[in-house]
Amino acid sequence: MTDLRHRHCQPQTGTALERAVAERQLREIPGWALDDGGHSIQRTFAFPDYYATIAFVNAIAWIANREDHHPDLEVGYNRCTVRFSTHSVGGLSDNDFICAAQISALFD
Ligand code: H2B
Repeated sequence: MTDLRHRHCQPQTGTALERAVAERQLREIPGWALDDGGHSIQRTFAFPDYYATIAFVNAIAWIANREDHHPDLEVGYNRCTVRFSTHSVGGLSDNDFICAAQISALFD
């Protein structure tokens, strides 16, 4: 399958990914974790200062706009937690893993 980073989000109308499928996809995006219910994935990124943190947030906004898929963000002085789920399926879809991989590529 094409590397997640090079795929693009598609409209999602079906059902959420099964937990076992989500766990398999998770192996392709090191540093990301599944929540207890298996409904979202998240990763916290650390930065030296506020400027670097906000530059990262702006890059995330650019990706979210391009992919039309938007994470929840928790932003602090030197860290940003990014959380993805797909509202339209009530859980996880491929879109979450695609955007997570693109965002990791900004940082890793
Ligand atoms: N973001 C997320 N995280 N989940 C969605 O289901 C979603 C989205 N849907 N961004 C998109 C926008 C949808 O509302 C538009 C119409 O494509």
